[in-house]
Amino acid sequence: PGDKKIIVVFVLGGPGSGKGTQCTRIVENFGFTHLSAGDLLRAEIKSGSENGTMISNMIKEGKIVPSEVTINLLQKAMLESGNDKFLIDGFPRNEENRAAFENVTKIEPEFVLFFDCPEEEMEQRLLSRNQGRDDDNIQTIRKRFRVFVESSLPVVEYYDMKGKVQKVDALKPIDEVFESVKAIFAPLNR
Ligand code: UP5
Ligand code: MG
Repeated sequence: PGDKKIIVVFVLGGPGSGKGTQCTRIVENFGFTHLSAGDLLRAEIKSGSENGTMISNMIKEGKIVPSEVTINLLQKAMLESGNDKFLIDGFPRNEENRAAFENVTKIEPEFVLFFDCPEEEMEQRLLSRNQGRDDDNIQTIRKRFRVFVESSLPVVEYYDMKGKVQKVDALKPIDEVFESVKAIFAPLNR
């Protein structure tokens, strides 16, 4: 124990592209632990932590929480899971997130799973999700899209230059998207 290689896959894509939905399927089929950075931040707000108010305000504005906060939560969750295979969903969201994660953990992703979806479709999905998320209103959604294009897509481009991006058409129905996802993960099991 302790010397086994940790496998990390970053799962990226715009707000509402289906990251969480597909991660649930991947967990069921390939034995990964799913860590959604957004879910961890929302849990941190609920726990009443001293960072809660700051995190909550940033999420309502669609802004990116300082990386030390997010990385701490991710590292804690990785340790607590006891697993060595992780889907890190919705992180890294900007260049600083990416560099800080590499520096702190010394982990490089196995690959980046990128869900490519048009904004009109993502907007419809978010507006009809109805799970009471504070950021699923049209004003915040517009801000999330802007931050995604300006800050998060450059991270995808960075990994694309390194030949590490596996791009999936996320506009298709959930089952069809998962067929594409399965084909990407199947070779890992050999
Ligand atoms: N749905 C899914 N797939 C579908 C399909 N193929 N066809 C039709 N419908 C489909 O899906 C969204 C909705 O669409 C659901 O109703 C689903 O049934 C349906 P979901 O799987 O939830 O999409 P996902 O990509 O996970 O959308 P999410 O809203 O979670 O993405 P975000 O990236 O916006 O949210 P996240 O939780 O990652 O981050 C929220 C905020 O936290 C950020 O804006 C930011 O402020 C903060 N944050 C940070 O600061 N740092 C971080 O590292 C992470 C988050
Ligand atoms: Mg999600």
